[in-house]
This record gives sequence, C-alpha cells and structure tokens, in this order.
Amino acid sequence: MSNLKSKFFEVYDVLKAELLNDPAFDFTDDSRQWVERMLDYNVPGGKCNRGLSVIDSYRLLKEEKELSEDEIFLACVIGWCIEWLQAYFLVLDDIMDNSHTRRGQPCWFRQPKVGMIAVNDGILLRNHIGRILKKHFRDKPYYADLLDLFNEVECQTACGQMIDLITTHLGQNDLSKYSLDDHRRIVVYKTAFYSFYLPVACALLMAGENLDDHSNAKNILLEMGNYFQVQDDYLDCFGDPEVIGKIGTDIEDYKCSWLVVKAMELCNKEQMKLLNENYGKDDPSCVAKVKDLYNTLKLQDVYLEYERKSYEKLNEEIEAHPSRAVQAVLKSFLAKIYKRLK
Ligand code: DMA
Ligand code: MG
Ligand code: MG
Ligand code: MG
Repeated sequence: MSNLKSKFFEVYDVLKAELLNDPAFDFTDDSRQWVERMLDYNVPGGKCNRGLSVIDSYRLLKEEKELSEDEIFLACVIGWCIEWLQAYFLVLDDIMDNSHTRRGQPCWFRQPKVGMIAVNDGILLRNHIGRILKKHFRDKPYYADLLDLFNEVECQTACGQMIDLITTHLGQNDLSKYSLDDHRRIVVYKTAFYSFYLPVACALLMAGENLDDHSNAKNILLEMGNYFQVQDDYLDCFGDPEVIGKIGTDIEDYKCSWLVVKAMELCNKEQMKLLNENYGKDDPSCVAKVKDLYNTLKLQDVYLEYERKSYEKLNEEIEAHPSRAVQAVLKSFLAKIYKRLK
C-alpha cells in the first residue's frame, strides 16, 4: 500500500472510533458492534478514488508548498466523508436495483439478519457525515460552505437516483423513448456531482477558494463524470464481475443505460423487436439475447471509439484551462479513469 493510502486508512480508524463513542447516543455493546460491522462492511472496501482525490487535489492546488500533518489529516477526513456518502448511496442503490454483489461480496441488505435494516443503516451512514464534519471543521472559516456543498451535492445525487428510477417507467412503456439526453441528465446528477465535482470542490474550499470562481473546472468535471458513468454502464454488461466486484443488473432492471441507447441508434426493425421483447426481463435467457444483440451491433467497438473521443475532448478542455494547478488536478483525475476495467 502506498504511504498516502495507509495514512488514509489510519484516519478511517480514527473516525470510526469517534463515531462509536459519539456522545449523542448511549451505545450498548450490541448497537456499537452493529455499527462497527456495518461500517467495516460498507465504507472502506472500494477503490477509494473519490476520497484519495481530495488529498491529491489539495496537494496540487497548494503547488510546491509542503502540506502539514494537520492539513493531510483534514484532507483525509473530508475524503472519508465522500466515501461515507458513497457508501450511503450504494447501500440504498443496491436495494433499489435489486443487485447481488458489491465490491466482491454480497450486497449489505443480502446479509443474514440485515435485510431492510439496511435502509436505516443507509440513513445512519448519511448522518455520520454531519457528525464527522462538525467534530473536525466546526472552527474553520469554510465550515458553512463545506456543509452547503455536501447538502447540495447529496440533493443532486438523490434527484439523479430518482430520475434513474422513474425513467424506467418511460422505457417500460416504450423503450424507444430513451435518448442520449435522458441518459446524460441521469448520470450527471446521479454520478458526476458526487464522484467528480465534490472531491475537487472540497479541496478548493480547503485551499480558501470561492467555488463561484471555478465554474469552468466544474463543467469539465461533470463531463468527466458523464464519461465515467458510460464506463460503468459498459462494464455492467461487458466487465468481468471478478474484477468490477459486482454483477450487472441494468438489462434486467430496464435501465436507461448508454448501451441500450446506442443499440437503438444502430438496430434495424427486427433487432428493435428483439430488444423490445427481451429488455427488462429478469430471465437469463432474455438477458443473453440482449447481450447477443449488443455483440452483433459491435457495441464494444462503438464504446472504444466513444472512449477515445471523450478522452481527446476532455484533454483539450483541460489544456485550455487558465490555471496550471487546476489543470494538474483535472489531468490527474482523467488519468485515474481512462480505460478503466473496474
Ligand atoms: C449508481 O448508479 C449511482 C449512485 C448514486 C450509487 P448505478 O446503479 O449504475 O451504480 P452501480 O452500477 O455501482 O450499482
Ligand atoms: Mg446500482
Ligand atoms: Mg442504480
Ligand atoms: Mg451501474
């Protein structure tokens, strides 16, 4: 493990210990054990890209200046708040998407004795963020802005999840109603704000910047988030479950996935009929027929071309950005996700 990553995980232990001794609640041994197990199961097991990006971004924004131990600690704390936010959304997302596995293990709600208690665990994860921020940032001049930012991004993500879920009603009625614009709107809200804009915005606040001055960087980050979710949609169907740690459910769930939108752009009448008959069915033979069609339409090649073009366009936009430091932040983000397999 890199130095930074091990430092980051030390901070997880600190935050967990604080939450398990939060004076706001009179813990019993049982309740403390439940929360500890729930946190260990859901918070630290991912790639931690979002959390680690806060520290990376903050360092790049400070250019040459060496960060103090305290600054590194605080950047790690905010990084973990984003990981907590992600855990909260994923615990609930897996229930709503009827998923089976996450990060190489059964989804939390599928654990014996968990079930729908997972809904409240999601709410708890969400509430931990406010507890953590209060403890470590209350005295900072940017505390109010930081809280506002988390609140706004959470709201945007929840709205994105809503349109992801209700758009399936539209598709169930008439699959051909799904468009690339619908897809874009869904993924910018459900993924791009919290995964891309939030880590950088946190680093900017820590560095004393005003977020209103960074709308250009925000737009580039949202574009990157769109690209990232297209990758997620692609991997849902074509990724290796062993590598991505989850089994795809987008076809069964009638999702307005980038793949189905692209398929409809390319297919003939007969293929459209096949898609209509088999999309959104929780039946492995129907799923297999949809995947066969995706192969016939060579969607893997369409995706590779999309990936190449997006990368090119994002690079151009980043290079046109006036600030060297911000350019470095955006480039490091893009490098982390380009051609990702998980
Ligand atoms: C998930 O979209 C978005 C959030 C906010 C959790 P998704 O359902 O495609 O994610 P996954 O493929 O990881 O279940
Ligand atoms: Mg999901
Ligand atoms: Mg989902
Ligand atoms: Mg997905």
